[in-house]
Amino acid sequence: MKKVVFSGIQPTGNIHLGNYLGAVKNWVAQQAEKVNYFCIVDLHSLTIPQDPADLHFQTRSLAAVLLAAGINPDKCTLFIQSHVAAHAEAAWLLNCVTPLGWLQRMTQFKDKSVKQESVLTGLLDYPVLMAGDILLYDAHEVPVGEDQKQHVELTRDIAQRFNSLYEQGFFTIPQPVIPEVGARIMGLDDPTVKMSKSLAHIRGHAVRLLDDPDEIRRSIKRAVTDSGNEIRFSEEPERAGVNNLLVIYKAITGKSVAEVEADFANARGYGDLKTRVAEVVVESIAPIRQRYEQLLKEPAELDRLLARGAEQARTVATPKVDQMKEIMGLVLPA
Ligand code: ATP
Ligand code: LTN
Repeated sequence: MKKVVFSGIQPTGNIHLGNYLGAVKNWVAQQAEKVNYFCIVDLHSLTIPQDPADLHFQTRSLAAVLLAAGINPDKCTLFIQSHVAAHAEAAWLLNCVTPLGWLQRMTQFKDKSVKQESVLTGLLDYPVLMAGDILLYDAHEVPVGEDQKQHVELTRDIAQRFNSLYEQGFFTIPQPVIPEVGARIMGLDDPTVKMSKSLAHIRGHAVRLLDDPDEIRRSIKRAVTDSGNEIRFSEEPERAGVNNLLVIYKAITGKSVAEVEADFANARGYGDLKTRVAEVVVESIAPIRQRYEQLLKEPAELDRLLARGAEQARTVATPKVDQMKEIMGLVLPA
């Protein structure tokens, strides 16, 4: 039996190298071997205030970027979360088995809520919606970056609680799958914070997948490093900038630590390092932008693919949510 994989990404704009190396690249790499569901989680993005026109554009644009990055709709189910009503329904049902305290201790909630003037209920409830996404498909694996590990662990707790309250074995207990390299790419302007979509509008913070090659080179050239000149991997906080550039290089080339350090053994300082890192980044990302532009010229085809994806997702998610309702004691319509 093939393993089932589920993952999601928010249409909050400016998809960046962290999203690509931490998640999307790995979705693409294993799509032939498994049964894959990749979801554009538009309902999740509403947990932080969004401009409606912007959200509308970003959702379709993200679908085009994912296809351009290699997601193959013949091998995966790519769909928009709000097209499959079972997701919002499952979130409500799971809300009613999830203790409030479990949500209040989520680090992403704590980080994001301090940045908001008024914290929305949806932001607290975000991980329950995510648990529903995963559990509706009985996913075995959830490929995500490091920051989402806690949410997948919470999903396991919610599934176990549901199973023990209602029916052992009802939900498959999922595993987070975190890449060995690239799980936490740091900001180029500040290597102490994770590269993030919500900061990607700041000049020099991120390499955005849709940047042109010159912009990519400029952002990497400007990356914060340190006053030394030694090019090697390091856990020391003051060397985080150089380490981040080496991690990016390693994740893209697939080379070992020793091979990467050997590549830079004769480099003349950080200038050389930045030039070489920029080269491999441009080489791997430039084709995505070209394909993206092509796809945006065919909006009807994009809509057709997304409609097909939602249809496929519904065939799994709708019966599962109906079973949830039934075992919880709700009366299904006759
Ligand atoms: P936001 O800043 O709006 O919260 P985000 O950049 O965290 O957005 P998401 O859509 O929440 O992006 O995440 C999509 C996927 O990318 C997730 O699997 C997440 O773990 C991964 N990811 C996000 N940022 C990074 C990063 N800096 N390094 C590696 N993986 C990342
Ligand atoms: N919270 C995730 C996005 C997400 C997700 C999911 C990831 C929503 N539902 C289900 C994996 C599985 C994030 O990346 N911020």
